[in-house]
Amino acid sequence: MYASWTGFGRLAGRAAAVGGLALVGAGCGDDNPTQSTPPKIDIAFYTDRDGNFEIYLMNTDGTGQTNLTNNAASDQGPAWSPDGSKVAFSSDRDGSTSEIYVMNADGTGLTRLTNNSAGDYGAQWSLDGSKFAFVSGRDGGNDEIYVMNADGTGQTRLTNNATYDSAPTWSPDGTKIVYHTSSQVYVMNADGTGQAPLTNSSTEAESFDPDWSPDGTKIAFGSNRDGNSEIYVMNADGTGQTRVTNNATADYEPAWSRDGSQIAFTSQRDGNEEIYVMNADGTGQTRLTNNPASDAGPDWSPLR
Ligand SMILES: [Ca+2]
Ligand SMILES: [Ca+2]
Ligand SMILES: [Ca+2]
Ligand SMILES: [Ca+2]
Repeated sequence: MYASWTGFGRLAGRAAAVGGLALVGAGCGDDNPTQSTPPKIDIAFYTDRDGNFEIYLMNTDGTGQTNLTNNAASDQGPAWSPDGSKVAFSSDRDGSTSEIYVMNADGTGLTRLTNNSAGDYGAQWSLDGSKFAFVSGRDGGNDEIYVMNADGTGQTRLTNNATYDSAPTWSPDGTKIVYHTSSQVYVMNADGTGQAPLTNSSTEAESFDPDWSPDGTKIAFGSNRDGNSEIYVMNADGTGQTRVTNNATADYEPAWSRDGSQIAFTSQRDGNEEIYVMNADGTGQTRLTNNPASDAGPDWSPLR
């Protein structure tokens, strides 16, 4: 949940916010795609419509909702590899805390990348596919931002402070990481130096869920500065902060399409968490999921 950065961040908040069991949606169909499936773009997300959180894919018009995971654990936070061949996610399937995993885009080839007694989650690939930024509580007390190589080696802490750090995302050129800390959106160099706020730290409002546009010029984020959570877009230097959603319920988790023309996001405007898409200027807001369960954390694949 967008307002749950005390404790375990979004994972714990979302796990605690689950409503009733949902009827099985379109996800368990057997529409066996053939070898000649044409190139397409998928939106990955996670949903508890089957009783606990699973990673799902759907087409960008909301059709073809299909689960990639199927187990009793909580599988959350999908992130596409830049080449569209793999999906990273977090799961507590091997114990009481979440670890970061990678699977092929058809759900096969599961590989665990982290292994410790604290929660690890929020993995995001660098655009060259060589590294992850992620969140871990392994060093005690509160969550910090880490990086590792794409095979899980070289796990290195970037932040070290008394507050919870979360939601890291790379700049397209790989030189910077934007993230959430101290109730604001911050940016730092990819080696952890130069940590600085992009949103105003002097207000009571919180800004969160940053996502860098594919051309590097803009950052989308969520903020409750106008009374409830809305999606905003700003220039990458923090100037020009502009609201692109406007309604009485919570809108958060913006995710740019790979061509930069659209933003997917999570909203509660229709009574529970659903995935929506809109043009990057906020026009054309369209719901893609529609069920009483939680649907959240959208991430666009490239054309694949
Ligand atoms: Ca599961
Ligand atoms: Ca911290
Ligand atoms: Ca709103
Ligand atoms: Ca829903």
